[in-house]
Amino acid sequence: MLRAIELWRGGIALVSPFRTSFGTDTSRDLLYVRAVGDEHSGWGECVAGTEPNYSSEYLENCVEVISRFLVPMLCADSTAQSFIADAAPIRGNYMSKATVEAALLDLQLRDQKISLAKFLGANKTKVPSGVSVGIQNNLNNLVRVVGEYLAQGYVRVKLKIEPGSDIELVRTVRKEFGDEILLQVDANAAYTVADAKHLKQLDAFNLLLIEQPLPEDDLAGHVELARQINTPVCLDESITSLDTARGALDLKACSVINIKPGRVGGYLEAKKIHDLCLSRGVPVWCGGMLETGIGRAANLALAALPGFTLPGDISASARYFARDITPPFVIESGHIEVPNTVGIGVEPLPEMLANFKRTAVFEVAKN
Ligand code: NPG
Repeated sequence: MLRAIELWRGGIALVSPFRTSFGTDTSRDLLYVRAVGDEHSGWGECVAGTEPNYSSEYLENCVEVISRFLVPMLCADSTAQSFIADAAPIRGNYMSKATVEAALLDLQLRDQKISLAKFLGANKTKVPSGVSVGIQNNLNNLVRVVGEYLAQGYVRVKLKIEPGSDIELVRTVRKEFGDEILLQVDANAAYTVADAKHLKQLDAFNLLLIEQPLPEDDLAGHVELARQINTPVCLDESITSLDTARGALDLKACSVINIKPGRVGGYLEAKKIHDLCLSRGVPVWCGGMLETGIGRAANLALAALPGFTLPGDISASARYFARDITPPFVIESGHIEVPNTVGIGVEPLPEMLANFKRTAVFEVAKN
């Protein structure tokens, strides 16, 4: 039975600044939802950033939506599944819904004594680990940073790109590290379809994919771009649900999908997108949003599903944090182990949670 929902707020520094085409992060503002049951509690991590620059969602807005609209929909019998059905009238707000859903799922799976990986249908016990490399100040730094990550065992490198900082980066990394490394780029919507000819130069470098080259709403542009370049187009920001995934695939706007549970409203929707892609032979991979151990653990469970045939953005905790909120996830021979104990398999360390503030407690109606 669900007794209460708590909101926990805090912050954590990143070990190095992370620059994308939309901004630079040096730390993460954190919001966790804790679903308190009779015997256990479940945790969900909100992936929204401080500012609405990756998508229209942002952290303070999630606090408001969760507190004002989502929590009042809950009762003692609520499950992740009933919550998602009840929350359907609330438009958008995927990251808010995903946070509440994740906490409920963790709680109910702990009660049922099964792991999230098992519940979702995972068929792997460890997943290959990719790393996302932010835009660097110069090419020397880029080469140094990529070299360090490869030495740590990361099996796939993703370079963040933006206009003025793209083809040269890829050329340099290929030249330095050879044609064998798995390499892809991510533009975070920084181009327009008028850049198709420019982006076609990427075809020379045998990339796994180019991720979200154009604005999220520009599906027609992606269709056009995908016709003009040979590098597979992967969508991230544009895919917010099973329906948008199906539409994008039908239109041939992309041939690969990055699945992020936070961006699509939760793990249940993420699984549906996975199932659709698996049935169509479309490769998927699990994205990342600089999650701490809470979100990272749940993403590992998802990434262990059979359709996740490309390495994802699930790096070791140390890629981002000097000390994670949970016991750290580590990379070993290029892989990270999927938690296999009940629920998401991890909980915040008490000494780390001590730096957080429980900012709200909502008692849940008895039905
Ligand atoms: O390893 O967790 C990670 C981050 C991977 O590059 C990454 N994420 O656009 O996919 C992205 C990007 C991102 C980070 C987006 C933070 C939004 C916020």
